[in-house]
Amino acid sequence: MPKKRALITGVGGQDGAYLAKFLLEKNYHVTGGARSIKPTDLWRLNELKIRDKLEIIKFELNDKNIINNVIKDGKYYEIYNLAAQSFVDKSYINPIDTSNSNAIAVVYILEAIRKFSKKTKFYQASSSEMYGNIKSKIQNEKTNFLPVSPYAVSKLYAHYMVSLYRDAYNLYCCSGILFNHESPLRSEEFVTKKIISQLIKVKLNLLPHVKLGNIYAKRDWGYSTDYVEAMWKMLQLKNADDFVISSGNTHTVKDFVIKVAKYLDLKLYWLGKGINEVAVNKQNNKIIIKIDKKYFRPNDIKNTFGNSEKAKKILKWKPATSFDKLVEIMCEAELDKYK
Ligand code: F7E
Repeated sequence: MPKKRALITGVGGQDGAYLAKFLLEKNYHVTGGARSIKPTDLWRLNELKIRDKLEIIKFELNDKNIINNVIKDGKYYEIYNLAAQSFVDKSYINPIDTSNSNAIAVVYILEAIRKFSKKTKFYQASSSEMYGNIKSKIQNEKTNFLPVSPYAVSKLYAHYMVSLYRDAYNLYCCSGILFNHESPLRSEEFVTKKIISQLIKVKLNLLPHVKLGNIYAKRDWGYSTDYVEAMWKMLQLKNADDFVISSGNTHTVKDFVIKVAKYLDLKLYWLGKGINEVAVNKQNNKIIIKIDKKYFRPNDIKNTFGNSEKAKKILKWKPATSFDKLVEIMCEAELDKYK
């Protein structure tokens, strides 16, 4: 039997790389779409030792012709759209690019599927950011959305379009509402990887301190490899549907700092409040965490906390990796770089 073909857009990113590995292990023929096909931009695929096992093609979200050309043969059994402008903070600086990449481009893909490849199953990476600062403490598929960033608005537009194409055009398309998910392949622009990488540098005397923004933001953090499995499971159902994928736990950024410091055997005490809050290293009384206004966002979500009961019931999916284990995996991987 010929191998099933899957296209992953954004294959150079954290989730793209893990999903590619997962699908290769399931014996798919995997095509990875990437904006830049330079080896340095595909370092995650090398890291996972799968670079040679994939077909890599140029994929540009803002180019309708490229999208049509890629999809027009109708050869993909599954398409996973993981390409995006995925930085919430950058979306305030560049709302137009964010909207083009995260909202309009998704309609280009959906249109190409509708015209040329009706049987393709489509997965869209939706985000917990879409809930914004909604009042309900735990968020599931029935919770209303109240986006507070250009990123979240753009993702919500795509989310609704996916649902519209499912209902109005009878296509198999679904969205995974994924809460924050991290891994050693995360880039340092995101807070988890930044804290780990920079606290290790502080411990090794390569950096005086770490500067952070809102350390009281709470996030529901899970492990990326668990979450890519859920993406695949969503496309194996008889009928397409949307699912929340989350760890079901929430922690502040400060909790994350404390966990990492403990793992690195850095003993901390905290002083001050607000912008003047600092963490001091008990061993030498040096300030190692500072707050810097630069890292605050015009709007920030106070708390994300997902309920993935529906995924548990229908997809038979649940997160396999605890918060403590996630911190351990990420710290170990970062420490390995210094061995
Ligand atoms: O911020 C706070 C920041 O940038 C987490 C993306 O994958 O998940 C991710 O979006 C929290 C925020 O991720 C710093 O204000 C404090 O409250 O790691 P982050 P994110 O914005 O939650 C969602 C689900 C996505 O869909 C996105 O694509 O941490 N924070 N101090 C900081 N954040 C950063 N980056 N840097 C700081 O220094």
